[in-house]
Amino acid sequence: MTPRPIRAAAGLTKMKSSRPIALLAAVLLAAACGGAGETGAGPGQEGERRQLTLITGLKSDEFYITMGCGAMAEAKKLGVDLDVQGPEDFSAPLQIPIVNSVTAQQPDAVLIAPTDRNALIQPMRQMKSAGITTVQVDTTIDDPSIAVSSIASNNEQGGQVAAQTLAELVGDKGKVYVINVKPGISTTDARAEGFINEMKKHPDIAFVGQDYDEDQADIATQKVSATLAKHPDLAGIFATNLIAAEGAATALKAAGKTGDVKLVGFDAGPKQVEDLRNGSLQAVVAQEPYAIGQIGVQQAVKALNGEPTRKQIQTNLVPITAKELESKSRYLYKSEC
Ligand code: T6T
Repeated sequence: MTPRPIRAAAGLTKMKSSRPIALLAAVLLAAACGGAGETGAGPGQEGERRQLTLITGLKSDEFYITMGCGAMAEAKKLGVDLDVQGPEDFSAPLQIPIVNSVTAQQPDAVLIAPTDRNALIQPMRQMKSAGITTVQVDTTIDDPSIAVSSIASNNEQGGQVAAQTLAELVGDKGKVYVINVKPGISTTDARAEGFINEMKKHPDIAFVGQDYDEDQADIATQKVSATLAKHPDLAGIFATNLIAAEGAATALKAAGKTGDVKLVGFDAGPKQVEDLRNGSLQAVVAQEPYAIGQIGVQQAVKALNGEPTRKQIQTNLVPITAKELESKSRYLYKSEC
């Protein structure tokens, strides 16, 4: 599906010509208050609504759609405007032009899930230099000086939980493999690291390696199929995100190994729910994208109001098996708000 850009509430369009005056007012106010990061008047003052933009990692990904729903609901509650944009693929070359064009539009604040920890540093520095308050949601870049707040799961711990879950499913022995996204993504790198480190504590489990799928389900299917052919005795697979899990489930089905090779995924999109129900997936580690979006907007608005923000905020991770789909239904992702 191709969701439309989401706007939380219609508001007065900020007049671009007022920005230097607003900036000057903000600087004077910050100077008068003597506080770092104080960015000026709160929403509603001067008759203008705050303009926020959420730049996701991928438009059609239910993790980010759910994050957009949370951000939109919070924006409505706080009386600020929010629009949501995202690339067609999870790719820095596609995300960077979006970042640059948002910078040129000069919203008050941007919530961003950077698709690469290095490639997005420069565009995000430019965004900060343009006076735009920046909050990171989900992924991060390797420059902690830009965002006033970063909201994410503890991804390393998530990988560890996935490893413990898979170890139990395979009876603590045999070969395990990771299907990952791309090197350079802060979240999925950390999940794989957490998984591999945890597996070192399991002497009868052999980690046979990992492949990358470029965030494409068909590439994940190809890579997992090749691994199944190379290791016919493979016991388990960890798929580090929603799309990797989808591709891995397809490969297991094609090889007639569904349920024999245990599959633990990350994320709880509609396809993962279906695959948990039909036995293609044994467990997932779900995140809280809705809360990440809500908190992201809260932190951005606090920063704009000159209130203290929290540099890092961790949201919950919840392992879910087929049996727990009803009791943990609040953690399942949405495909629309
Ligand atoms: O797992 C999420 C997100 O946390 C990650 O950074 C990228 O992939 C997802 O969006 C799921 O596809």
